[in-house]
This record gives sequence, C-alpha cells and structure tokens, in this order.
Amino acid sequence: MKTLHKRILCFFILALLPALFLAAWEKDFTNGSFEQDLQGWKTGTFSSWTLPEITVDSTAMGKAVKLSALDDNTRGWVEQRFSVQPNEVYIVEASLKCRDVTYNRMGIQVIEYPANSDKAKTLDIKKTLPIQIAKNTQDWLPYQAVVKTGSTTASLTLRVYLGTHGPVKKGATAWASGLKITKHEGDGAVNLLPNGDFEAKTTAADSCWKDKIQPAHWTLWKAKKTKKLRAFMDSSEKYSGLQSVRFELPSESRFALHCTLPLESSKKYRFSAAMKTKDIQGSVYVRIMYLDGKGKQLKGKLPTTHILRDTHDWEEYGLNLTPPAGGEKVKIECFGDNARGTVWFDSCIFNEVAP
Ligand SMILES: [Ca+2]
Repeated sequence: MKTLHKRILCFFILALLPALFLAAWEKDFTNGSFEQDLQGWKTGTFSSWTLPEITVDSTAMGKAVKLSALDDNTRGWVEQRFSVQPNEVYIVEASLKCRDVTYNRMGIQVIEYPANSDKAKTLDIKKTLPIQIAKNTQDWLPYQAVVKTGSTTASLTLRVYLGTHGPVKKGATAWASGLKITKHEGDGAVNLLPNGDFEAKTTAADSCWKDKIQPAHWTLWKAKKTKKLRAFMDSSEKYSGLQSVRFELPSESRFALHCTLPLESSKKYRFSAAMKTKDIQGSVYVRIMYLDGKGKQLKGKLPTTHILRDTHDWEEYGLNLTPPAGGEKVKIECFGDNARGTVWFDSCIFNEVAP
C-alpha cells in the first residue's frame, strides 16, 4: 500500500513538474527600472562565450543594468520572460548608454514563444533586434520599438544583449535603464518613427546646432555650399510636446534632417509632419526615400508632403505611402531645397495603415 502511495505521489510530481516549469514565465514584466536589483531578471550566454559582468549601477538615469566585457570573447545578456497576448501591439521603451562597444553590438532583443513551449519562434538577430545602438560610444539615448505579437505568441523574452552579432572586446560596456513594455490600446496607429516629435535631445556633431544640442536619432546633412545654416531646438514655437526644430537659412541652403527606419514593402503606410514657415524663398517640405536592404536608394519619384514657400502658420501635412517592391527601409527627410528664410518642423508621424 505504501508503495502504491509513493507511486501515486511520484506520478503527480512528475506530471506537475513541466507545468510548474512552464508556469515560471506566466507573469507580468517586472523591475524594468532595476530598483530591485536584478530581481526578475536572469543572465545568460550560449556556447563557449564569456558571460559579461552584469551588475546594477547608479547612473544619471537612476538605476541601470551594466554589462561589461572581461575579455575579447564576451557575449551575453540579462533577460526576462513574461506573458503577452497574441495579435497585439506592444511598445518597448528603454534608455541605453554604451562605451567602446565593438561594432555597435548592443541592443534589445525581443523573442517570441508560442504557448506551452520553450522553443523560440526565431532567434534570427535580423528579425528579433528592434533596438540597436548606432555608435559604439554614446551617452544616454531613449529608444522605442513596436512589437507585434503573432497569432500563436503567448510570451516574450526581453533581452538586454551585449555582443548581439558576435563577441565584443574587453572593456566594452553597456548600460540599460527604464525598460518598459506597454500594450498599445485602442485603434490609434503607433508612430514607428523614433523621436518624431523632436522631444529627445542629444549632443550634436555639427556646430551649426545651437549649444551643440540636436534631436536624438536624427542626422543633419548639408550640401557643401550651405554654410550659414543655423539649427535650433525651439521651445517657444512647437506644434506638439515641448519643442520643435527650427532652421534659420540666411543664404540659399540645401539640407535634410533625416532618419531611416525599416518597413515592409507589402504594407501601406501614412506619413505626416507639421511645418511652419517665415519668408521662405525656394522651398521646404518632407520627402520620402525608399531604400533596399543594403541602404541603396530605389529608383522612382520621391513622394513629398505639400511644398511650402512664403509664410505659413503651423499646419499638418500628410501623405499615403505604398512602398515599391524591394523596399526594406524608408528615409524620412525634413528637406530644404535651395531655401532662404526660417522653417520649423515638428510632430513627424510614420505609421502603418490598413491595406
Ligand atoms: Ca515636438
């Protein structure tokens, strides 16, 4: 009789074990601020790579997780798995800082799992890395990414990853803070453009920016003969949020404040931006350029918003976009075409629309 009891007990334990194991990630995302140290997070690497040293650090952004490479063979992560719902849109937010990260190999990977399975749908870094740093050394920058869960997805792993595409060298260090994941509620489309509202600032490379401050994630290109252009983060004139970007063009100027993001050529999109002008000669507008996977411009006429001259108060200008076959990226350019005068840009929105 005793043996039978033991057998029954064993049977239940063995039957329940997998359920307990699978239930381990049936939880909400927690401690993205690292206020509770690494509670809820676990570290990892694979094959024979060296795990980075992973600690929680006090920084200008508050608590942050810090990953440092101890040798030239380092790759690894700190991750958290949590439940999500299928066919939903989630927004992942984080701030990242890094120092000497070899080939910009740092970012946030998001991995999807179906229900009752520990087998990831894909680990392909090309498909699972919505957030990656663009410079090997940078101060804190805010990032945002949109993740759409598949029809069978039940959980996600959010992985702060040093050595995304290969190992990093000794001394490579990365920090992440303020990780958040929120379900996008309602029917409103998600802005896929990072910092389209010009609210996040960073140090400017070009001295034409007042106080060497420019909007994060955007790059300014100027034609060679455009020498007198001055650029500002303008908090007194804005269409939304706390500030816009202003360009003063005392002499004929050709420039583009641009930002590139991925798209899918089978989908349809809409772009809109707010512009204001004062005494513009020449013209200003936003133009859209489609690029292939390697970043090469695809042939065809560039779609543009309404082309502005003279003086106009703030107004929003939009256009519908059907990317050409082979389009994998889109470059958005707030553009000045041989323009003089003053122009403001704000509230750039790029979103997917129903086909
Ligand atoms: Ca703004």
